[in-house]
Amino acid sequence: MRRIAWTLLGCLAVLTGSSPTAAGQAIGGDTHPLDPLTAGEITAAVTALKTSGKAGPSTRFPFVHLLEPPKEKVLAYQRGTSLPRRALIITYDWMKNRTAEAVVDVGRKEVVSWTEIPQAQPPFLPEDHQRTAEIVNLDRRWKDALAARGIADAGQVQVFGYPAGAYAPRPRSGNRIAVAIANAVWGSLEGLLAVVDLTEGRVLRVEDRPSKALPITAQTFDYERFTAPARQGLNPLRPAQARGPSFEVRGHEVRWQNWRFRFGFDGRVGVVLYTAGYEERGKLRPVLYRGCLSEMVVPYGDPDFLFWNPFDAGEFGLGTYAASPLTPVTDAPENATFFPATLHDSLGVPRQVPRAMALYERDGGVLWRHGADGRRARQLVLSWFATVDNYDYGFNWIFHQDGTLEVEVLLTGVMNIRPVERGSEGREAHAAKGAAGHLVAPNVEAPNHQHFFNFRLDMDVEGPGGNNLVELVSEALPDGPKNPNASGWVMREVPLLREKEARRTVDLATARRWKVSNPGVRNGLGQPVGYVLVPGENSLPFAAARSFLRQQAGFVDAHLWATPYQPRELHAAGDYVNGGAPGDGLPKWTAADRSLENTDLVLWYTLGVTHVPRPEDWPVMPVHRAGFKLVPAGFFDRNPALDVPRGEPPR
Ligand SMILES: [Cu+2]
Repeated sequence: MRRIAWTLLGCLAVLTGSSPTAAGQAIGGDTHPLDPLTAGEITAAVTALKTSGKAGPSTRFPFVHLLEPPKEKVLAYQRGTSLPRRALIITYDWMKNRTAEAVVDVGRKEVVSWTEIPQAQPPFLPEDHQRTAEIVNLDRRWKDALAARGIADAGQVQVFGYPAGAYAPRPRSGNRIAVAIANAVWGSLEGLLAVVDLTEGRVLRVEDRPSKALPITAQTFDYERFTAPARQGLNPLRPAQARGPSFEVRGHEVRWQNWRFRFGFDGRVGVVLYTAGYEERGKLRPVLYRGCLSEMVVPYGDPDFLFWNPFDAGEFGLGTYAASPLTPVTDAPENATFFPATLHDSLGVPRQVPRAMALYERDGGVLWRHGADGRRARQLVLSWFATVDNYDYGFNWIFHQDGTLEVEVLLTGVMNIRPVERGSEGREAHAAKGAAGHLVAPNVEAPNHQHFFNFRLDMDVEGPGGNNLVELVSEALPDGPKNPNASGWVMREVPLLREKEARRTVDLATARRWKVSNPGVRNGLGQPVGYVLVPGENSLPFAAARSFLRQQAGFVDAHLWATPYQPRELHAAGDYVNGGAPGDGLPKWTAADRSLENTDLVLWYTLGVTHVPRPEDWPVMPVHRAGFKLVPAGFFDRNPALDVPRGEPPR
């Protein structure tokens, strides 16, 4: 969801992690192979490309990723040793319209490989906004459309450019295509859009749907006018930890209760969780090798709405939108430890953002209880937020003391809206409109839309191999003599053996969920150890199969996908979503129908939120939370949280 670009121009740059500087928490450590690239490493990588002649004056650097070493080498890594530090750089030469992937050894400052990727378009860059504005301002049709709106000088209008998505010509030309929206600040020029070929420097077409609605003004969004007089304040409720947090951070490794994990930060997908495992009796039991967002898309449901389906990760680089630092107390409680991330701009110049991530403990309610005996839960939260123009997304990894690992997405910010003629609506007005949008303020309508997130979960249940996937199907027993009360039901485990049969959707009728198990390791009851993916709120797409959304974001077709581990299969809609090939990513990979038996499994979970706008979402949305859990199922012999001490420790 996006419309307003004021945050975009100044901050489209890539975030990667850096050494934490949190007071009192970081206690040092060697460079781990999964540590994010430092500012020095980013500079070394970009410099190597320039000095080798691969990068010239018109080369831009949309992404400088850490190229993670092969999994087996990471798992065999011993402190005190080192693995080559490598960067994967996505480059774009805007003069030549050429995209390439470069691998650079940042220690040796050597270009290891250089691969041109035909037809691929990296994410939108600040330069693209400028070019879009320059090109469109010279176009006669654009000027005429502005003149019809009483604007004589095109230079008076602020133009915003975005990836063209569904507006791009088909078949794909391979050129870099943008859409231009005029003075998009709060949709004041509703109904005007131009499709611009940035490679050829010309406007392909102008869509002009004049609206009689009065322009929306900045005053519409001045929500501070709603806040006075403030309600009575609350008495303090302070999560003070006089003795400091209970977690320990070494470099980018975190230890808390029995959980052990590492974290990084990537400009495309934000926080990356690595090597999450649970320590028991001195042995670290792996659960998840790598987990992060892989893609997200926001399809709009109003056919009259001149808009498209922005892919916030692949088309924009969601991690780069963490550029505004987290606000202590508001974004994370006062006991939080903050971590910076290192960004770079499109020229490859690094810069550090303070407080890009937060790590904190919070009260978790009742952990377990029976009568007078019970325990209070504590949760550990690794959190970050992205402000993507108008919308804000928060992402929390939540570690529970009972072995559960939870992902929580927070949706807030300002909805995308359009001006409409009606200032109020009775039953008739709403029905006549078709109910594809809802009035949220006088003359302000928010279109129906959905948010789809896909998370890539590289599962390593008790190790990187030998994992199997089963579907848990609960169903009623047939009525009859063996079920005399007609209330019996069973849970069956149905193996999902190949990729195509592992494309699954949520099903309430069978309480459907999915388990990754490792039959090679048994619990004390002789059962294979496992973790179950438990869905939370979810949705199916309303867009039809032939729609741009379903073609380009095929991952929305199923809630669960599973693939055998491949290190470069990282993004659910493919690496190049901007002007990308239909069906790229999960649909293409899983068409091979590879075996999922006894292998290193990667789960991909699609989380959908159907957003029917409410007046209460205006002018800024209360946070909506949605998520899913990875819950141990036979991973332990009994409730693993029995040993949590009673009560609070003494001060
Ligand atoms: Cu929404």
